[in-house]
Amino acid sequence: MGFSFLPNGQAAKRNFVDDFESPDFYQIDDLLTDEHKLIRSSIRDFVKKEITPFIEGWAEKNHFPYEIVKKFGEIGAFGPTVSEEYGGGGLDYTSYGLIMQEIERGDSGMRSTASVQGSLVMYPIYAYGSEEQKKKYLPKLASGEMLGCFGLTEPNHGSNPGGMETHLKDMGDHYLLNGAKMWISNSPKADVAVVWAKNEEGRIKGVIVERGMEGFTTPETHGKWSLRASCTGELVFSDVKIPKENILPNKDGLGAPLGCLDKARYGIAWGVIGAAMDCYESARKYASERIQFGKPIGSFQLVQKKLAEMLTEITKAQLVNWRLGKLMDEGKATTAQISLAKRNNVALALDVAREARQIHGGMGITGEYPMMRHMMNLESVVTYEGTHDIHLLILGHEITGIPAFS
Ligand code: TGC
Ligand code: FAD
Repeated sequence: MGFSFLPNGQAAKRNFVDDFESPDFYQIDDLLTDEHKLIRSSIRDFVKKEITPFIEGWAEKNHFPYEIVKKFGEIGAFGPTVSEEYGGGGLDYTSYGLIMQEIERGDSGMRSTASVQGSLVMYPIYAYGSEEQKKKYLPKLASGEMLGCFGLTEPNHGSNPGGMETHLKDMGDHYLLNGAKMWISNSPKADVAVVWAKNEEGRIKGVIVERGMEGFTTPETHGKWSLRASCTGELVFSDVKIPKENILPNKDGLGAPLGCLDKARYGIAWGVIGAAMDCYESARKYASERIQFGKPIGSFQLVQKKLAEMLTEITKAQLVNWRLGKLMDEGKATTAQISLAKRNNVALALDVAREARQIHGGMGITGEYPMMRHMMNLESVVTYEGTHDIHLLILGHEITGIPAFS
């Protein structure tokens, strides 16, 4: 395997030159502003310098590079749409999408770190929090001084978060929090967790839980073959004393966490196209260089079919994302529109990764090329933030008016 290992468990690919440029078959760049292009190129440069030379080694060693958190803060990857007053970027949703696309071109696990922090930790504090909570947490989360996580999923409640068992008991001057969350991105390293729990009336509330609170632990989940450069774990609450000022005051009910998921699913719709572009570009280059039967394999019709279909799907998804970004900016994007984009784009990214892997033949299974890592990562992405089938049911509900979840 072509890696050299650096101190602190990092590994760099030997002779690795990352000259990635994104495909733009429909001149979608013409729809972007100069600011969008500047943001995209600065994040792309960051990914080329700080992620792609090391990512195969991190993934191979199941290593979460914690130092990336501060660096993401410095480049504005956390909370790009949060107002500048609280340390966010004050940017539009197309900018946010482009940032997610470039980071996930590097790795879905790196994008997970950024999108959880921005959409699932900063957004609920920004949208549902008190002024004191916003001032206390948002600037530190934006700068990467603090890392956050989002606890919705439980061992017995994944697709059906409304059934959650984690609960709050009112003790007069504070609450007691009991229960457990699992599959939580960033949890083992997070300083703060936005956790969803039922109060005694069965109403879901957002709770800010800080590392160090007595009775709060974050065991790491081991043995993942996916998102290996991202850390995942549990959140366990055993009589955790929660000050009343740590409850998000301005929204409750299942709609509160689901509202955060809309933002994160939007980011995923863009992000996975970055992973698909990386696989497509690798396959396009390999097809022009690899000679079989005396010719580049790119001269064979079956290989051309694969490349043409990949580019077609990526181009369609770019148009969906661009339009969805405008709807998000106008406050008009619906949950079902976001589900369509998340579901469609993750599935096509998985298809592109598999087809690109085929074009690389045996070489495609090694870490010399990015397809296997992207493919394994995308198996998580197709499951988290609502599975492929749950998004289909959200669309079915929208079309017929009849929910088919239960
Ligand atoms: P349902 O009855 O449909 O809705 C309950 C209440 O919520 C409202 N609502 C929404 N509000 C805001 N935004 C949305 N997207 C909303 N969707 C629904 C709804 O109007 C209702 O409000 P009210 O006032 O009438 O009570 O709820 P349901 O229990 O039937 O469930 C529907 C379903 C299955 C679609 C939903 O629960 C769902 O989306 N399940 C999937 C779970 C999921 O996505 N989990 C993600 C966990 S976080 C994660 O995976 C992070 S990975 C991050 C990374 O590493 O990048
Ligand atoms: P289940 O809900 O048990 O589903 C299993 C299967 O049954 C799926 O195929 C599903 O589509 C199907 N199914 C379920 N209900 C229905 C139905 N009504 N009709 C048809 N089919 C159905 N959660 C967080 O809260 N925070 C995080 O940061 C987070 N990060 C994650 C990171 C990783 C790496 C992973 C893998 C997951 C993460 N999750 C997180 C959890 C994720 O959101 C859940 O895994 C996901 O919502 C599915 O829940 P489940 O795994 O319990 O599957």
